[in-house]
Amino acid sequence: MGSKTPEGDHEGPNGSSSCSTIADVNPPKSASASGLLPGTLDGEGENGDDDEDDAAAAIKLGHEPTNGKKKKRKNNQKKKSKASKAHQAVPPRIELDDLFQDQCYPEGELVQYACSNGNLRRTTAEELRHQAAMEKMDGEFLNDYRKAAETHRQVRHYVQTIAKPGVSMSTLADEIEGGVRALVGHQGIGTGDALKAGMGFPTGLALNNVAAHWTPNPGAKEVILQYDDVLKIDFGVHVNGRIVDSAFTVAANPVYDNLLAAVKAATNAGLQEAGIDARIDHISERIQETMESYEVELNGKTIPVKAIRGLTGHDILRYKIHGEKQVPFVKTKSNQRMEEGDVFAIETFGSTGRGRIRDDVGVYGYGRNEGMTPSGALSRPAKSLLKTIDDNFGTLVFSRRYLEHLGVKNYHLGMKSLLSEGIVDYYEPLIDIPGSYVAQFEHTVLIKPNCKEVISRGDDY
Ligand SMILES: [Co+2]
Repeated sequence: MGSKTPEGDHEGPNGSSSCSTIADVNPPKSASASGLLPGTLDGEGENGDDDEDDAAAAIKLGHEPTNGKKKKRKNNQKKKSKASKAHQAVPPRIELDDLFQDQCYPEGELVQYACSNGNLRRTTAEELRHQAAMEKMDGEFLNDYRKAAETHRQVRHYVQTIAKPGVSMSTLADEIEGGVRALVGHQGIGTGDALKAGMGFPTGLALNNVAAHWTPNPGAKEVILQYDDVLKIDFGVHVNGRIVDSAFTVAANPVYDNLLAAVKAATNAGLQEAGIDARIDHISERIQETMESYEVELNGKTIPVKAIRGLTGHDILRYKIHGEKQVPFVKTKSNQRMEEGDVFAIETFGSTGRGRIRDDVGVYGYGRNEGMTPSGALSRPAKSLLKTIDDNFGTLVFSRRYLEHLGVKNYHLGMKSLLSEGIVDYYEPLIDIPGSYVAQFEHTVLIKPNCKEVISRGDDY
């Protein structure tokens, strides 16, 4: 799920490009936000051997990082994910705890940092940060993240087989949400169950010039996927608040192949640059360079692929899809850096249009505005809706579909007053100009002390 830049960073009224600048310094980390958990240090399994045994990999301790060489894990991973999918049903509905009896879930793609000798020279502040990161990213944290990622892979694997011309958006959303809830073993119906594990944010199904933040709302007109459509499928899975945010694009017509290739390459360039102390402005520059080296031929016209401004990648906190850091897809002034212990959604959007977005009419989802407590003046329906939101979503962004899944009815009036009081925020669809096509790819990466783990990596993207 893309993070929208603050209003000031949007396109100016005269269409001029307001140079986007994000916060100059790294925001302070609160212990609660970073979800510090007590625990023992866990091996990262970073030495890249062909160990098929996840349980064994999970208990290795204290490896020295290998010297900056990228490992060939592709084959290894393929074998693993095939093995783990072997008993999954079609459509996927078998709980992962039943497929992985030891409850050790496959690791993502482990990538050594380009320069990994920083361990030798740490200042005291760095040392403290390092310790905090080691403790935060312990076994439970990693296993929750890996379970969420494996759920994402298995569900999208099936969804890719049905995301073909003729399918409806609500069928896709039903399959994604039904699959995720079954695999994590939480249907999200009993009070508070959706907070244990389930959907991380509203299922994004954005077509063509809709860049992001569109979901099929209950009661709205059905939308059917067409041969000439470009569809971004962006969904999140959380386990104990550890959110995996990952997205891909499907297009039946091969004329869009280069657009998809541009965006996939741009996202991979961003992932490649990610690391401890990586400067975010450098990452943005690399993403833009990669993206804009591609062109697409549509109706006999050659169109350069533009990196979209106004949307960004972002860090992810526990139960909070958008943290305080943003990773733009265009060169942007910023002194922000990635830090060990961070979790980032690296996503990019490329467009055949203007590469700028504006809000469209409609609602994608809602999210609790943490800072706002209700005044006494709330109506009874608003109060009861707020309790439902706090009990079942907390700070997770949710859709009307998720409210109705809980059995909540007639929430429109209550929602209206929560919105006007600023207690709940809403998200609108974000669009480029009509007739343009936007693609997206996104992965979640853990900036671990000894290596980065592209947790959502699969053999598809
Ligand atoms: Co995202």
